Amino acid sequence: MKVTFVYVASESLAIEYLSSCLKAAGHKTHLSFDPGLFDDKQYLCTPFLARMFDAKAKVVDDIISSAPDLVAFSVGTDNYIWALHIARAVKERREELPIIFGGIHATAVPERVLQNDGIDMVCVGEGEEAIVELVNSLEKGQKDCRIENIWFKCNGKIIKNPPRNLIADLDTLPLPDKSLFEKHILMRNGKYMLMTSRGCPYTCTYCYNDVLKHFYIGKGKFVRQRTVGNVLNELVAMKEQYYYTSVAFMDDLFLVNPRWFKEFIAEYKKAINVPYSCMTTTNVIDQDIGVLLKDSGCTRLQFGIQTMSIPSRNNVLRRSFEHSEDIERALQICDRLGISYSIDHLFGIPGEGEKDYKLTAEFFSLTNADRICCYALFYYPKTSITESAKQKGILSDDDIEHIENGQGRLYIYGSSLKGEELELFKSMRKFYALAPLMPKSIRKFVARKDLYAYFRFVPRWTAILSEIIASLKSGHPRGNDYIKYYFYHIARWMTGA
Ligand code: B12
Ligand code: SF4
Repeated sequence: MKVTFVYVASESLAIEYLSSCLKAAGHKTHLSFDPGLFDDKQYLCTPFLARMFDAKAKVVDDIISSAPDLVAFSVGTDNYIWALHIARAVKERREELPIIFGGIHATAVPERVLQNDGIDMVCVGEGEEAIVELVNSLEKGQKDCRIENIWFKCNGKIIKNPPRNLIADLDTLPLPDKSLFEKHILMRNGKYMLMTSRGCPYTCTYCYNDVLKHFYIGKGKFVRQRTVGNVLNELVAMKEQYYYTSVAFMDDLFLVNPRWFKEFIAEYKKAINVPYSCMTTTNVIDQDIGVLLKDSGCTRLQFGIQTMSIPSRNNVLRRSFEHSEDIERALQICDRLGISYSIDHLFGIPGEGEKDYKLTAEFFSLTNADRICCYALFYYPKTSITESAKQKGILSDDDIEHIENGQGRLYIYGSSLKGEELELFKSMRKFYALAPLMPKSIRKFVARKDLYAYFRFVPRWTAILSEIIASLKSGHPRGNDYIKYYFYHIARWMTGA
């Protein structure tokens, strides 16, 4: 059997794992990829350019010409509308072709996803075992509608199968099938992306882990870690194949288990020894860990600090595991040891006002972060923050409907912000984008004197350019990779490749 996966704008570890499991079971896979130029939900979102480079029709042609037995989409809330558009276009041409949606958005609102005409099945939760069982059953010519984790649409009714246990031993998974993305992502001599764990011990109210944890109650240990040997096998094998020059650990919390980290990093240094980046919280960073990070080649940490307001952090975001002292200590250690870091900042947290924005800006603008990513809080489906905003009347039923249908406003440009608050957000976002290139004294002056509003006169392109320059200046491969990706795909577009 042949499964065609469909994806947009970036590499997907989910698809890579599903593909390798299907191949191990004797099936074939293909990827129909949309570069998503200027609509990638990252820096360069520009509607008129996005229309010019729109590749959806080409993707539909590619899906059809790949002659699949099943078409499989991996959907988050941000690419859900795009996926629906393509799924419908495929159904118009090949009505009998089965279509399955899986991923974070499908897991959060499976019933709503299945209400769409073009979609036959939804995978709720982890997909490796479920998709193999499904394709095996399709091969036998008799769709088995009792597969755990999969919801089916059968004669107008929805069959909701229960969740299966979480994959307890991640080492049992085959290595991710990177070959699918090779010609789209430029992996050779570039960045290598992987995960060494699944899950996170915390339950921040805006995060998807909060949704997943409830879904998986009684279904096994939520935080799971691959063994050191298993991760190293992957890195060694893929180094021979891709000659990667940096590694990006995409774990929710790479330092979730300091003992594992210490053991791993000693081996990593011996066997791999290329610069790497990872995401973590500040509470786990002390001097010893800092030195280990530096010595083993960590060039960049990503901290999701979000706000410096203590009530927001503790009561609204449920991040009481991280204290202001942890944040200050971790950043000082990074500065002392010369490890670059970026900070994520959520703007528009319910209950916050100008006083909180100022408090956060004064702190963030005085750090040496190479990037301060200022996002408007986006209410993702079924997260605790969304549910409580609904109860408090911050979000109406219509808003919830929009969010669950993937029609909420983009996280960068607005989410639920309106009026003056939206204007302030846009100005502050520009300020944060320019901050890493401004002398500290000027940043401090702007933050202390509340001068952000003036940044509304800065053209948006200047801020985007500044983010890219800051990223290149910090030497972090992310900026380089991003620019290479655009040149490569624009060149392919121009030559019709
Ligand atoms: C790596 C990552 C990225 C990478 C790569 C994105 C990617 N597509 O993989 C980058 C840096 C590009 C990125 C960017 C963004 N990301 Co991101 N990212 C992640 C992260 C940390 C890991 C994703 C991952 O690889 N997981 C490992 C795989 C194996 O697990 P999985 O995706 O859950 O897939 C399993 C099942 O869901 C299922 N499944 C998935 N797809 C399918 C399909 C089928 C057919 C089937 C049967 C099953 C199935 O099977 C898989 C294997 O078990 C997640 C957090 C997380 N832990 O998931 C956030 C996460 C996905 N990101 C998120 C967000 C918001 C973003 C951004 C919008 C902004 C930001 N904060 O950076 C951007 C824009 C992305 C875009 N273009 O749309 C949110 C999405 C929330 C939502 N409801 O959609 C998440 C969940 C984090 C969070 N805050 O909660 N991200
Ligand atoms: S620490 Fe990060 S990954 Fe873990 S629940 Fe909070 S936001 Fe999500």
